[in-house]
Amino acid sequence: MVSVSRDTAGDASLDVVVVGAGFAGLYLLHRLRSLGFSVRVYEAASGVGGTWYWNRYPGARCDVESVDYSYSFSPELEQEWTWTERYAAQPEILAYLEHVADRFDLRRDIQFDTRITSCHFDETTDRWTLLTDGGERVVAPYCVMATGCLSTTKLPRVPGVESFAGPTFHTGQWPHEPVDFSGQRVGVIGTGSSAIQSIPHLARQAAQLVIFQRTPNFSVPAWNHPLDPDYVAEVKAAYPERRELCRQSQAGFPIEGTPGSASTATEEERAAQFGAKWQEGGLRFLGAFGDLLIDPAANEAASEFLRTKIRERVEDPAIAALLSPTDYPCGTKRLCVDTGYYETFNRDNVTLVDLRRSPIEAITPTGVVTTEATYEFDALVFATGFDAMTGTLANIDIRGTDDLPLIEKWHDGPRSYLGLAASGFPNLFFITGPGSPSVLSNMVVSIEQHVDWIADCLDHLRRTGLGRIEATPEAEEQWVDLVAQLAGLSLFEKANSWYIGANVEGKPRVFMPYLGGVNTYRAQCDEIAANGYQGFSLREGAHRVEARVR
Ligand code: NA7
Repeated sequence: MVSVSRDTAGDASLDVVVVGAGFAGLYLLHRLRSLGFSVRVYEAASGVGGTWYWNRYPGARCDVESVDYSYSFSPELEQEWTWTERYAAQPEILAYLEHVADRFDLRRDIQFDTRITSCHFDETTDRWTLLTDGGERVVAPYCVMATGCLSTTKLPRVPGVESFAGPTFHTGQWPHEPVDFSGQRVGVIGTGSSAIQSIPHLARQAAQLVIFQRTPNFSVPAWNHPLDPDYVAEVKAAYPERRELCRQSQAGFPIEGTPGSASTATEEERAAQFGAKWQEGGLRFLGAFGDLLIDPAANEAASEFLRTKIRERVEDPAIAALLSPTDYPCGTKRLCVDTGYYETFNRDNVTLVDLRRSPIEAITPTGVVTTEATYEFDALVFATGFDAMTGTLANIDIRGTDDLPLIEKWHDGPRSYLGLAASGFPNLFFITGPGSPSVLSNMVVSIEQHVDWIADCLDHLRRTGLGRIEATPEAEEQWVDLVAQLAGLSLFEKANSWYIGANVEGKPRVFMPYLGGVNTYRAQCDEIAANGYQGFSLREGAHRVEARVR
């Protein structure tokens, strides 16, 4: 166990403090510990898992296939763990992460039930001082935010939102014990990914389910199924090649070759390709052609194909029309992956309320009032999403050199170099931060890449006797420009998505993920490191991190 002295500035026992024990924090702890750094992870939850600790709503699943939504760093782990479904459900993913924590003996360096409230850089010592909600003070030269991209939940901003007298649930903070909605009148606000996964389950239980939709989403069937043992054996036998394909792909999936262009394909070719990708299911649909997220006409063809499928799945044409997005290109809000979502609207106990026609006026102790009607409920489910990518960082009082708050630096949108670091914030790293491929990629692939890059960087600093690394303002500026240029070349700015901060009132409208692809991005990060950390200024720190044998 790393000893962390309380209220002792300059405690030299800790090299790196990590915030968060999800996929990112767990691997980072393992990697840094193997390199002989002393590391301590602080985690607000009572257990490991991050996203998969909190999002326990019925139907919660990954939307990247399980065999690829898993760590690649340990061949032994890859071989011993067997996924049971194409898209694992939340309990299985959480069990996997708990297994990882036990297998690599990680828990002894994780402090649970502890939220970091502030994180200040001291220029005289080149160290970060973090405060916990329990009043503990932690000091370390390096700090890594492994805080996740979707971890700060959001409630709708409507009058009386806290006033409902019955039980309320947010999908991102679901209770640990099963919730029984049998015989109840249940309202669901929101129709994003979490709603689309949970609604079919809720509809099977509740007496009545009323769904309040502001914006319809595009969704593709998961065609989820138990995994055939022969398939799993095949994947396991070829894991090294499969992982490499993921690393060298655009979005972190094991896809070979480059997709063609929808704009040069004939109508028949397009229909055949969309049909084939639909049959494959899930996010693969967006890989049907390489220009779907760039060319408006290509995208419209895909969007119309998806709308046709909605019309086929929903019996009432008026409800099908309400469920069909028409005012943004498919894929520019997260494409959802469902099991029986649209068919749920064919049930007698399910009602869809169009909030564009009749917005919510208030939530009252008994239900929801729109401009047209009053709905009474026994329970309310908020599937209203997250303050994505920056919300959790904004909730920590992070201050860099000259006492500059990160929230102030990012007032007009997040500014980072590579999504990994920010100028004015030496020795601070973000995992899958804004400005990196992050949420537009297989998160586990991107997390591993960032963890490895940061670990190698800290090792380099230690070996070369350096103790301070900071992104230069010039490199940051260029990177921010590049991220914006790539976004401008795409269709993403046409949607009011959480990628662009549109779901949070007052948040600057800036597209946050890097769109150049995980392959290109990895090559850039590697080249920057190989060239002596180009775009960073490195120098001796006022502290020294020694190699330790652990
Ligand atoms: P999302 O995708 O942000 O969805 C939130 C939903 O809640 C979305 O339909 C919103 O409509 C709706 N919402 C939010 N605020 C309101 C108000 N005030 N009134 C009515 N409706 C509202 O979050 P999820 O949890 O579903 O998914 C997050 C990610 O997790 C997902 O993309 C996957 O990557 C996994 P809007 O579209 O803003 O009009």
